[in-house]
Amino acid sequence: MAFRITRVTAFHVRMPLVHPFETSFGLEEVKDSVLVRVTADGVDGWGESPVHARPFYSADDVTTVWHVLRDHVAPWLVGRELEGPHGLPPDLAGVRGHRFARAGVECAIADLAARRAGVPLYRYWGGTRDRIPVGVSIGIQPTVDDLVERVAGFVAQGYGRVKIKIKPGWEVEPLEAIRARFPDLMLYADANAAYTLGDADVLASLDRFDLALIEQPLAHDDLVDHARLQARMRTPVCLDESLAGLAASRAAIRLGAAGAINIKIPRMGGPVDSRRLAEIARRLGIPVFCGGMLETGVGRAHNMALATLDGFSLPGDISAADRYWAEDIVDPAAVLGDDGCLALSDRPGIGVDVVESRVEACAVDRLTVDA
Ligand code: OSB
Ligand code: MG
Repeated sequence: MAFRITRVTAFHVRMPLVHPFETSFGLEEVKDSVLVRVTADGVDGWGESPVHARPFYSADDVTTVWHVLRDHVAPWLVGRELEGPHGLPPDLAGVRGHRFARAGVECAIADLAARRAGVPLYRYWGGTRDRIPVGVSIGIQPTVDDLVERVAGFVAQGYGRVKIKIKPGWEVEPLEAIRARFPDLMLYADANAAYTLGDADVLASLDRFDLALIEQPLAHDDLVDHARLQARMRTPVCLDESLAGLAASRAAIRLGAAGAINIKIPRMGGPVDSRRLAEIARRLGIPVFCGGMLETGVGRAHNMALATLDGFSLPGDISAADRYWAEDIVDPAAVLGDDGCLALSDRPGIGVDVVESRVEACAVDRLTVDA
């Protein structure tokens, strides 16, 4: 069932986080994001490019996403007949790189295709589970005591897996304190590229904390040194930033740089290549989890759908809405079940309603391109 896109709309939104989020690349108190809506025959599909305001996680930022959408992707898309996300050319609108922008559009097209087919998005992708185990990602805290209290709070809420952010000098003590109180908790540590191979001794010493993985310890674009580090430590070295698209991901796997994989839809350029990577990793027995970028309920629904696929063997960075927002922009907001899982909706598409009045309330810019 091909459909013709008649309108592309984007909203640059800015939402206050309920708790500031500090990583090795900076502190965030508000989150910017770009929501994308595609329309065909009166049916809408929603996607999200959960990009940051500044290019500190990757080269993408709100300005580059907006530019690529407005000047290239939206004009290319309107008036076009599509079968669905699989029918999109790999160089969408001829654009290279700019994966965050393309991912938001591909997500919106996938939601639209699933809605038109009358199936939940996770079924559209071939997902088999309707509940997914999830964890929480905790930023750097002012003190080790603050961190342990914060971990305790999330464990009490029912999260069965915690990821903490680390940076040089903020790793051994925090992990020691968490392990003293929670000897069996499933733990990840994420450095967001803050170390170099010269720190291999301290990184290898983290093996004693029985982490399920250590995420992106080295440079954002490195593969070779991660492979060297992996050869020196038992804990799986998980890549995030370095896996910018499918080609880089395949190279990382071939080099032995990916002991585990964080799959993020925006970093991969969309759900189609995210799904391909999950399948490659599944065949090779590489553990995978679905990462997050502090998404609104739109991006979260897409992450949840993807994480139902078989390749996703580890709990994702997909927390309940109240971990991020006082009020999410979708209904119903994601809530954590007693089993530490989020439940998928049986409704067609992403399974949540985007509340446009709330989108408008936090929109700082809008764009519409009509056929
Ligand atoms: O490195 O995984 C990361 C958030 C923003 C940018 C990068 C990262 C993160 C997270 C948060 O860890 C995951 C989430 O809860 O959305
Ligand atoms: Mg990360």
